[in-house]
Amino acid sequence: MSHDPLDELFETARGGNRRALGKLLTMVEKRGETAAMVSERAHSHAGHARVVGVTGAPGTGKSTITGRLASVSGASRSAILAIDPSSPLTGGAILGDRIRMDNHVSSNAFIRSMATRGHAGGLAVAVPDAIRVLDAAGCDPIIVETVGVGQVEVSIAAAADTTVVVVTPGWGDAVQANKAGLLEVADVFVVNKADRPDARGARRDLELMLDLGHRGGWRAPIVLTTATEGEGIDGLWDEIERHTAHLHDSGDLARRRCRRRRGEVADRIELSLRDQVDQMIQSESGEAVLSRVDCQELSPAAAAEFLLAELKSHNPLEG
Ligand SMILES: Nc1nc2c(ncn2[C@@H]2O[C@H](COP(=O)(O)OP(=O)(O)OP(=O)(O)O)[C@@H](O)[C@H]2O)c(=O)[nH]1
Ligand SMILES: [Mg+2]
Repeated sequence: MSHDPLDELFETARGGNRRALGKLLTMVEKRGETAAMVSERAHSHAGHARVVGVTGAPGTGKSTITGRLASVSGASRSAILAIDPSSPLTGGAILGDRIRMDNHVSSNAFIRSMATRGHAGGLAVAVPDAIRVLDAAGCDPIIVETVGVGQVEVSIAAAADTTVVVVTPGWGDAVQANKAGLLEVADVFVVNKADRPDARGARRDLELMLDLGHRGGWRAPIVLTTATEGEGIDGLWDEIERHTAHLHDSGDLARRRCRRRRGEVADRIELSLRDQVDQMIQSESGEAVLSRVDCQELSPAAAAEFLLAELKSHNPLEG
């Protein structure tokens, strides 16, 4: 038994202690040095869990599906990460989500909500960190629900091994999903609310769009579900498993995870630079330069160039 408090916290979390796991996730969410330490520690234990992303337009039934999936997967240690890119931490949407989810989730699933604090770029780093912590704690599968609206949200959703895109009957949804870039990231499609008219029509619309875009390789299957009744969820899980098998057999899993890790490195650098830029702009010397832009003594371009040179002189990178 180690005496490092962080190691002990991880061990307790791995033993199934939710409070310890919750603590680790809070630490990692706060960013800064502690977060980096937790992330580093998690890194050495992670890489085993299956990560399933569930995304789609607001209200399509993502939470209901996610909750059902967590219980149908048959896993004793499933985790749900609900990402809310739009609302602040105390937002009602999250609370509502949690309640709706609780209705369908097996008591075993660990549920955690995460919201954007500051700019959305923070999530690009916080989400992989949270997944890493859940993975290191032995959770599997990890299901990540994100509202797929903007590019950032879509990329978060795509940070999974298997991405499930949810639409509802009606042309609008499929077209919107296409516009939001969701068609490209989908490994499995769900037409939820199949109890409503024209679910089959929605499937046909999707098939047509897939025909146009298909370039060989895995073709995303389309599953009809009525999540509120639990109908079609078994079939959905089967397709997720089939995709997992495909990822293993084709070598795509390793490639995907590689791409993800590289992307995360870039995201981390970007976030850190963003912080530095904010700091510089708010500093005395930054303000001095900006006030010269205010009175049009300096052009924005010249000011940016000057401040960038300043930033670089503090962070010399050998070329
Ligand atoms: N008729 C019908 N309603 C459903 C079905 N699945 C979900 N709903 C309802 O649709 C509403 C939204 O469901 P959620 O699971 O919260 O949808 P969501 O996509 O997570 O919503 P956001 O997270 O707010 O974007 C709820 O009132 C659900 O009860 C379904 O299969 N049929
Ligand atoms: Mg939801």
